[in-house]
Amino acid sequence: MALSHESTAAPPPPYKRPFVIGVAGGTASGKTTVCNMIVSQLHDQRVVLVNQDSFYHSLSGEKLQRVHEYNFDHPDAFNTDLLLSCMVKLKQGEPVSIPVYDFKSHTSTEEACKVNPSDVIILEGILVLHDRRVRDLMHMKIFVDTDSDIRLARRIRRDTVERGRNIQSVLQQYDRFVKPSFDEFILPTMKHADVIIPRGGDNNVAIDLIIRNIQTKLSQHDLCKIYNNIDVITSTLQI
Ligand code: UZR
Ligand code: MG
Repeated sequence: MALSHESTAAPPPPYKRPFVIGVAGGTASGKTTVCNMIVSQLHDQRVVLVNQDSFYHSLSGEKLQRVHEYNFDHPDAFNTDLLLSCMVKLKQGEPVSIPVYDFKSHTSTEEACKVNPSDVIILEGILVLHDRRVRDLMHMKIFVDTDSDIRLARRIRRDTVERGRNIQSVLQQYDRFVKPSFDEFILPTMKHADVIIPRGGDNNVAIDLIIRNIQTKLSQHDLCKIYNNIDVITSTLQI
């Protein structure tokens, strides 16, 4: 009985796998701008943006007291296991709760942010191409490559205006951690990228090409889904 019940059960609904894009690059290289440009042009798709910054470890005790000695640009500053499990779930079409990180207190806030499954998942952050397990989830890997003087100028502006720092502390942090970690950990991940975008968000041609490629991939995916359904229908008819 159980066998015949199983054999007549309806096939599971067609499962559409999300397209996963990784966007890496040095601090203030224009990663967020590139991501926003991609999101704004993928009108017909549900797109979700996940930021690696959300997965910073919360600082407490001595680390928080000596925050100026803490390297936020090191791979160990992130909870990569949690990032990985969230990305795996989203890729499987499950909703997830993503922590909300506060740059002023260097801790995650009480509330998390619920993210629903989508057609396209974009993961953005300085070190998203660093861990092989995270890289292996991606269908497209992008590295935004912007000159370091431009990045430093933007970083000073952003950290003083949005993140409550003073210029001197931004420069000290840059000298001590941001630049050395860029050279040691971030720049070497460029070799994993499928596409390198010079000049970040100013490069309309590169962004346009990337968007066209994503649209083509997504429509090929939809075609495969239709063909798979036709297969199911034909084999059902033959039975
Ligand atoms: P983007 N960062 C902070 O300044 N404070 C924090 O509490 C957590 C992170 C910085 C981090 C890195 N480094 O360079 C930057 N420092 O945020 C990454 N120092 O953010 O990719 O948006 O530049
Ligand atoms: Mg950003």
